[in-house]
Amino acid sequence: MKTALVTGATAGIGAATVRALAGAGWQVVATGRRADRLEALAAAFDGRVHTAAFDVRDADATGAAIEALPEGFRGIDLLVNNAGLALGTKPAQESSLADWRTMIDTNVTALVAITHRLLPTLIERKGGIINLSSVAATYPYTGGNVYGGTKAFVKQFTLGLRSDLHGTGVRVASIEPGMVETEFTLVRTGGNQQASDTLYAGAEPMTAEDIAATVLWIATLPPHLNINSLELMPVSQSFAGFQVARKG
Ligand code: NDP
Ligand code: 8X3
Repeated sequence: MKTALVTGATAGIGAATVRALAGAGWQVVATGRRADRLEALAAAFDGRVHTAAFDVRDADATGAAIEALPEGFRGIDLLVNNAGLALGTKPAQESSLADWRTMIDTNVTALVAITHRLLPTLIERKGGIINLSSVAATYPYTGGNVYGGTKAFVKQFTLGLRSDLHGTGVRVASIEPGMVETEFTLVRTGGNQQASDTLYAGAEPMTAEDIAATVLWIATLPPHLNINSLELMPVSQSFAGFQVARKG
């Protein structure tokens, strides 16, 4: 039986990914800060889902949690780097530096640290890494500033890992979704439920389950296939043009 470790499994895409993988027969280590949510998620899977509550920004806590994994869950075959967030929708000049640091610490520094820690196991097991990037990695939009920058890092780091892991048999993929209805917008707006509801209203956004099914598909492709980068959007979403600031 294969074992996956999913970060950010207390909500949205991460929780749906745990359900998809465990439902398909995988063992899963479900992680996030909210232990009660992890316990509730694991309860449905009869011992197949192990929970570990820690803040990914805390390298010591992350390391201790991985060291403390029970014997049957120590051999990680798949790392799903999903924990992440956007904070704020304002242009750079009106944004908070503290919010920028939180996004970099979570989306970049923590992702790199847990990847580094698990690489020896993943190489030994010819495993895989699936990173949650975003369309914001590729298409800039006002208010996306540092969030987009962190996701561009994730996309490019994925490609760099592919190059470095050449010949090891380890697969690495970047998934770049557009609009997915989760708690993402609630977090981004500091808990503004109305703003979140308004964004998704009538838009037929993608669901967390859509992305989880994509993770499962990538993870279960024949071992000679690697998805480098996969961009998805709901049909309702597409591209806007450049903007021009005119004189006068
Ligand atoms: P949610 O807000 O629903 O879930 C985010 C998850 O990340 C939660 O489980 C949260 O757990 C976890 N997380 C955040 N900060 C930390 C931390 N410091 N330590 C541990 N866990 C943390 O958002 P989504 O499911 O939408 O987002 C998942 C990923 O998908 C993110 O990387 C996001 O950038 C990306 N994405 C989302 C899109 C969308 O439109 N929703 C589109 C493209 C990409 P807890 O708070 O319990 O710690
Ligand atoms: C989330 C998608 O468009 O809000 O990564 O940046 S978007």
